[in-house]
Amino acid sequence: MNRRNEFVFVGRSNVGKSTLFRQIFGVKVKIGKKPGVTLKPFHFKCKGFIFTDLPGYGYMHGLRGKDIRRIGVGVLEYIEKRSTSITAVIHVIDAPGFIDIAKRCTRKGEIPVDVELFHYFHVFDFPVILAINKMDKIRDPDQAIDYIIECMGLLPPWRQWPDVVAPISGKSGEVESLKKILKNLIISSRKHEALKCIR
Ligand SMILES: Nc1nc2c(ncn2[C@@H]2O[C@H](COP(=O)(O)OP(=O)(O)OP(=O)(O)O)[C@@H](O)[C@H]2O)c(=O)[nH]1
Ligand SMILES: [Mg+2]
Repeated sequence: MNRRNEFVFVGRSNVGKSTLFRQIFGVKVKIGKKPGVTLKPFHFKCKGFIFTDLPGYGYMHGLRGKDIRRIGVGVLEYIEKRSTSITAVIHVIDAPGFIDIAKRCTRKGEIPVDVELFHYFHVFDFPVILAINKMDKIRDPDQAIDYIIECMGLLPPWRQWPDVVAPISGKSGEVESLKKILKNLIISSRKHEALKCIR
């Protein structure tokens, strides 16, 4: 039996992690307009799996820099400590937000935090899913997704990464591509009962 039993949703504050949690699992987690709503890990335990909604990293409304850094470090420590029991990490990004940051970073010769983290998560032995959220705000989806995955170090076209790249819109409920990836991972773990955890 596969001992890995946790799916972890991780990403900057305000990218829509908790909204996705509601859409995918139907659990009533708190969501909000301002970054910094989820302040500690939330666990949804279901059919032998733990689905975890983590606090975000980056700017958080109303918190001091010191506290923001503490929470950011906590997110990384969480993943490091549990790396051998994690089934997959779902790295959620805000599509238009990511593109803005990536363009700004390119101009300054810097690397976006999300790009660094996406690479860092690959140090571990679990799959890393890139959930590209807020696609409802994007005008040319194919071009935008190809730009994003190339920044992350994946070769376009994005459709050749069906097990890794999931363009979605949590707010409008268009999350099928991510649900499909999660279901496939559950099936690979041979815990089919847990398919019922996904709405
Ligand atoms: N346009 C659009 N807005 C979204 C989408 N998903 C989430 N949002 C909005 O983004 C904001 C943040 O959503 P949350 O789900 O609280 O984000 P989070 O990543 O959990 O944020 P933290 O808990 O602060 O880390 C809310 O105003 C949501 O309505 C989406 O797919 N499209
Ligand atoms: Mg949240």
